[in-house]
Amino acid sequence: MQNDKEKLLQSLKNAQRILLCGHENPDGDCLGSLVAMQRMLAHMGKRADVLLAGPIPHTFEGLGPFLSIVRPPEGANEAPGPIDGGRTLCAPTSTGIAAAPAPVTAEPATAARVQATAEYTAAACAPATAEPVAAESAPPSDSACPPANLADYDTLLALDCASAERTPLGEAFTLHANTLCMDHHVSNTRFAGVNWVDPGAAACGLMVLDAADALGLALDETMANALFVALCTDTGRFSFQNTTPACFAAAARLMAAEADITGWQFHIFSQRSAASTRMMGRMLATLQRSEDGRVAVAYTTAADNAEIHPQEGDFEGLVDVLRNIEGVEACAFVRARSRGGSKGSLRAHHADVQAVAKQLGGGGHVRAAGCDAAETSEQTAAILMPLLQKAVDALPSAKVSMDPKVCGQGADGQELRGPAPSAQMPSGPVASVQETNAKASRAQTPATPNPDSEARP
Ligand SMILES: [Mn+2]
Repeated sequence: MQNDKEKLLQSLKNAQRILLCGHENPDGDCLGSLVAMQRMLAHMGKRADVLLAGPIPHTFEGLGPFLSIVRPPEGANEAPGPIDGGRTLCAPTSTGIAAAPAPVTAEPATAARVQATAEYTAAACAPATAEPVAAESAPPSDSACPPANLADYDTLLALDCASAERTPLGEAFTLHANTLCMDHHVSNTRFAGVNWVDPGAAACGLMVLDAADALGLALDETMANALFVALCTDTGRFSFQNTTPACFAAAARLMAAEADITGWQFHIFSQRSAASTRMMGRMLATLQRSEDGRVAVAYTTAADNAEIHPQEGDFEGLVDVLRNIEGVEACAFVRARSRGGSKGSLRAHHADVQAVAKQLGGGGHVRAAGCDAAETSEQTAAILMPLLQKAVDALPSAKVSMDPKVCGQGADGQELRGPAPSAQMPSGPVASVQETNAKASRAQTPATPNPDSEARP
C-alpha cells in the first residue's frame, strides 16, 4: 500500500498542469519551496504556475523572478476565510510574469547565486512589492499577473499550508477535483485529497528536497538556493529547536550545489533596511520594563510611520530585539497601523503569550503571538504591560530562575533546551549532553512556523 508521500509523488507524476499555492504572508520556506517545486516540475516536463497569498517580502524578492505567478481567479477572495482582508495575492516581479513555465536549462539573467550587496538589491531583485504602511488597505496592484483559471489545472498543490484557509483560494481550494498538500505543520488539517504531512521536517523545503530525491531529480543551482532559503528561514539559521542533523546534512548538499550560504544568511538575518533601523530607534526610545525587569514593552507611532515610511517587512524582527534583552521573559512590540489602531507582536521565553493575545482577540503560538487592537499603539502597549506581567508571574519559579543565556534559548517562541551542562554534570564530552537535551526537547517541541503569519488578526 502506498503511503501519503508515495501517493503524492505519484499524483505529481500523473499531473500535467499544476497550480502551486503558498500560504498567506509568504515566508522564506513557502517561497523557497514554491521555487524549487516549480523547477522540479519543469524538469519533469510539467507546467506549473504559482498562486501567492500575499506580496513577496522584500527579503525574498530575489526568488520572485523564478516564479511564474498567476493572480487568483475572480471570486476567490469571497471564499470563506479571506486572506489578510483579501489583499494583494499576486506579486509582480521585475521580469514580468512569465506565462510559460520557468526555463529549465537557461537560468534567468539574475543568476540564482544571490549576493547580498547593493548590486544584488538593485539588479537581481524585483522592485519592492511590500506595500508601504501608508497603503496598507490599497487595492492589489496585480494587473501584471494573468488570472488563474482553475479549470486549466488538473492538479492543485499547496505547499507549507496547514489549512485550506491559509491558501490563496481559501475553502475553494478543496472544491477542485485533484488536490495535494505537502506540509510540515503539526496543526495540518489534512484539507487536500492527498496529504503528505511531516511534522518532523524542519522546513517544507526539506520535504521538497526529499521529493526531488525520490523522483530522481538532480539539484540545480536555483533549487539549491531556494531550498537553502527555506531551510535557514524555518530553522532560524539552524538555531531553533526544530534543527536536526538532517538540516545540516541537507545544508551541506545545498552548499555543494552552489547555494549562496553567506549571501542569503546575511540578507535574511543580518541586513536591515535604513527605515527598519530608524523604526528600531523609535521603538527603543519608548522601551519600558516592568519593575522586576521581566517584561519589556515598546511601540512605534503613526507619526513615526508618516515620517519614516516603513514598509511591511521593516517591522520584522523588531520584537526580537526586546526579547533578547537580558532578564526579559516576555515582551511586546506594538506598531501603529496606518489605517488606524495598532498591531502587537508578543514573544516570551516560557510564558504563555498566546493567552495574552487572545484577551485582545488575537492568537498564535504559546511563545509567539500577535493581536490587533483598535487603540493606539501607545495605549495597546499600556494594556499589554500588566497582562504580560501576569503571564510571567504565573510561571513556576524554577522556569523563571533559568537564565536563557546559560540554557541557550531558541528564537521565535521556541522552548529552551533545558539547563546547560553544569559543574555537577559528569565530565565527559559536552556534545553528548547537549545532544541528549536537544533530542529530548525536540521530542516535546514541534517546529514552530512563522508566528506572526500564524496569528489571526
Ligand atoms: Mn514552513
